[in-house]
Amino acid sequence: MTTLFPETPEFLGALYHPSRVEADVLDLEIEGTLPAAIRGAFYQVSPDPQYPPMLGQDIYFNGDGMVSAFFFEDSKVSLRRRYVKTARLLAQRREGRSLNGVYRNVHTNDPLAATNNTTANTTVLKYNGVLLALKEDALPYAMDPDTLETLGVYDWNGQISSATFTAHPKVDPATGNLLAFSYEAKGDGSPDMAYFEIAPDGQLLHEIWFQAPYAGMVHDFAVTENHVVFPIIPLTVDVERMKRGGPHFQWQPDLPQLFAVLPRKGNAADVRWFKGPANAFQGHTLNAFEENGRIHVDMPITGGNVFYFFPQEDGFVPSPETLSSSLHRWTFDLSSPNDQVEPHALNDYQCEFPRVDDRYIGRPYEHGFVLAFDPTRPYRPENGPIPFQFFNLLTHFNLRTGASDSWFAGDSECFQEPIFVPRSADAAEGDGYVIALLNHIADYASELVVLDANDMAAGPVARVKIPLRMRMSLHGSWAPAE
Ligand code: V55
Ligand code: FE
Repeated sequence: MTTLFPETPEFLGALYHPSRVEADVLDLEIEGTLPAAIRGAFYQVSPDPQYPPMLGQDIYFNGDGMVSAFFFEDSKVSLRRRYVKTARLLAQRREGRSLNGVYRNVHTNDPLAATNNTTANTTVLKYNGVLLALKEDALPYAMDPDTLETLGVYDWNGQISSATFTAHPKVDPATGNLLAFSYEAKGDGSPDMAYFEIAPDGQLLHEIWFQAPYAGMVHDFAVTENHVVFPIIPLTVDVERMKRGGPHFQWQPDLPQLFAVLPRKGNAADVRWFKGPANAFQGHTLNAFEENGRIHVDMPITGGNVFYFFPQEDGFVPSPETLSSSLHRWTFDLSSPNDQVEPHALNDYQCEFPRVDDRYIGRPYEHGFVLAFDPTRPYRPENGPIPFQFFNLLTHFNLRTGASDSWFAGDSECFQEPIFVPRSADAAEGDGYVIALLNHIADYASELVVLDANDMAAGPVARVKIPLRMRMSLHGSWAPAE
């Protein structure tokens, strides 16, 4: 018998109550006019636990990966949802209960749990004919990009020997190569990292293995034409703590924001380490580029530990209202021996989940799209306390002019990470559409909204209705029709 999910913020309310619904819905209702130029698939994945947690509580990041595909064709949209049929999910279904304990801690699993602990729940990306469901704790799972049938663990035909693979790979717009990395690449707590460059036909072109001074979370990274930058977040791993049943990660307020900078065609001896201020959290990469031997990396930074579920040793976590992530630029000067870096601010408001026009990844650029939070906008108190990952604005940020153009959807609404779809293959940078999930907190419902990137404040040109509950999610991607 499956009992109720716990009544904790991790499982409660419109955003976090598990959905668990696999579905096929043909021709979703659309309010407004969907531009016919939008042809392709928007894939995204949410952590969506099949069963209530074995230990009676759990963190949001530990839910089973549920993939949603919105197929856009001829001004119509259809939705398909399937769980990633991971070994972990299949073992749970066999036993009819959760078998997995603490997040990323196999020492706390039931003996009947699958050996492969991944939930494949952080992003989905179509590459070389398969849809990859990715989580940074293991190799990806491949799915059929049309049927969403799970094909199995994907080790790139045996070419990738790492234990793990990032959930933030990037496609180089010049070559189409997939740029990716691993941390804890030789297993839990190992300081080993690896950089991979894979060709569009799936061939591994180049790999670089190196070691960090300690094992810490490397959630996202940054790429330029010739370099890659790895931000080591001050959340460290201790296998002895895990064996005692403790958390995989622990916040270290005294450690710097550490960065490894590496030439893409280099080797381990070329790695340069840079240190930024301590007690701050490097967020997702907006974009990066290089000019005259200097590498610029743009990302939101939070002054403190945003991951309250990975506290520091004494249990302290900052209260949410003291944490604010705004956009900063790090500049790494490879011609200088100085290994200290200070970020400088690009904007002054809370934002995260940054995206660019994918055709400008790693190149000088002007347009960013972010979720932002304006605490002065109305919020309906009947909706309860402001939930984790709450952003009430969908914003276009122009890095050249500094201007922001935002849409506020209402006092009970929040957004999920947007994607940008160019108006046409040869449209100018940033000329196109912004597509994002919009959560209606009061109604326990979601819509997919489509905005013109040139006029965000005007609100959506189309709202695609979703006739089922979707749980809050992290990331997704756009796959243009071929
Ligand atoms: C993140 C999300 C994860 C994870 C590690 O957003 C980091 C960051 C959904 O799972 O396992
Ligand atoms: Fe992420």
